[in-house]
Amino acid sequence: MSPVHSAPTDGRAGARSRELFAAAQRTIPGGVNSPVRAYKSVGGDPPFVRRANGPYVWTEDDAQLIDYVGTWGPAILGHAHPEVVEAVARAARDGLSFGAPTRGEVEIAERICEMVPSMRGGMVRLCNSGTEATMSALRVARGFTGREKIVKTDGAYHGHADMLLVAAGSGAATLGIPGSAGVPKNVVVDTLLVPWNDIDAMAELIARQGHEIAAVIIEPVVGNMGCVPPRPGYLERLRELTAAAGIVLVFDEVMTGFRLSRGGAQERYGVTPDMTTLGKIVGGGMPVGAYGGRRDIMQCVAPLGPVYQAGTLSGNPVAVAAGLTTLALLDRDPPYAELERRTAKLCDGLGALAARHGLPWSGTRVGSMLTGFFQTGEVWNYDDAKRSDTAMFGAYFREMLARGVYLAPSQFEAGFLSIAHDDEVIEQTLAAADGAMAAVAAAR
Ligand code: KE4
Repeated sequence: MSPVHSAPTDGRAGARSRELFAAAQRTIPGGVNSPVRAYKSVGGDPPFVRRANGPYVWTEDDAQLIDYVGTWGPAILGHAHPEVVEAVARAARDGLSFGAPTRGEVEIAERICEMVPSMRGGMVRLCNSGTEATMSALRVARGFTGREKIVKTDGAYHGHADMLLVAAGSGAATLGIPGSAGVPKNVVVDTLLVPWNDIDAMAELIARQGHEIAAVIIEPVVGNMGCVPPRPGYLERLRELTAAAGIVLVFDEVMTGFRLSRGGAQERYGVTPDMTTLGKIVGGGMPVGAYGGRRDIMQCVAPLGPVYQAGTLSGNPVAVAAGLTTLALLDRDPPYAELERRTAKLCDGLGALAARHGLPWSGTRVGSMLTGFFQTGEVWNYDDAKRSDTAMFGAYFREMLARGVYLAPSQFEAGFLSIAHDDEVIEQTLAAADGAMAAVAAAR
């Protein structure tokens, strides 16, 4: 249910946001609790958000913005959906966390295992974030196979666990090098990199080292270099290669899960991995992560098996209430066809405007995830994505914010629609983009 529409207003950080940002920087590194929120790559100070509802956020300076960050994916139903908020309030009134098994955990586990193809007949474990989910899934894959190497693709982001913070490499598989200070070399020595969408490089690596590889983890549709879909046939071939080599195939669907279809990317593309990691939508905006898959693999997880993984707040009743209600609403009234239509309308409209204003723009879209790369080429991997004009993106970002549209503050992030982004909101967005692109073109 969207709030009553009103015209979006100038989202540039006003006095209150600037004051809060100055204060925040005194006690929080960079003034934020997650780096991308600091606007380093787009310039300016971040507006501080006071509340959100439907497709909108309101800032501390009373600006109303059309939100395409969607708290980085969870808000597929729009912000503050009344049934989700009520479920959270009801659960909270009975206590916030018990550290004991609860009915809700059984219900959400059964629903997840029914919705996610790789978990049907299998098992799932809840945790508190996507990072925990991927870190744990890879530990389980290593415990299950007895092998130590893992493979990720460059430009993919799977959270900030040491072994996955590997600089985006390029070319054929290379030994990972720490992508962050503080990550010891011996932690990433077993993390191998291949370019996204290069199935020959993957096949060559598996032919050479497959017997040492515990798992291949991918974002089946990459969101973390901007939205970059798999090439036709890539997922199917990867499934064949990993199965033949006894490698655990992990789809990191933290972003795509329950977004690209009821069963995520794996259902949309018809390719079933051995394990899946989840986050974002599975918690409906509250801290929930999950990993699961084949029963024989998940039987390695303590207390059933020897692979240890734990969490004080894992499966807590308040977060589970948000996630369970969100999944139930997605099941009750599947929004996917309508999300597809609306996102296509937005993406096509943006492309037409970029052409009209003579701007280099290459749009990618899968379901309700989209990115406009400021370049003319097709984007199929991280090297392609990095060819984008990030300064032009920054200018466009600031012009859109000034016109009341709140985009992800990086060229290398995906935008998200919610079912609350109706046609009127999309028309408002396109009107803002017309002005923003005109301003960017005039400044060239
Ligand atoms: P969290 O630990 O942030 O819940 O999830 C990590 C993660 C894992 N896998 C995928 C595919 C992800 O996209 C993420 C987190 N996504 C980023 C946005 N690109 C979170 C935003 C942020 O870091 O502030």
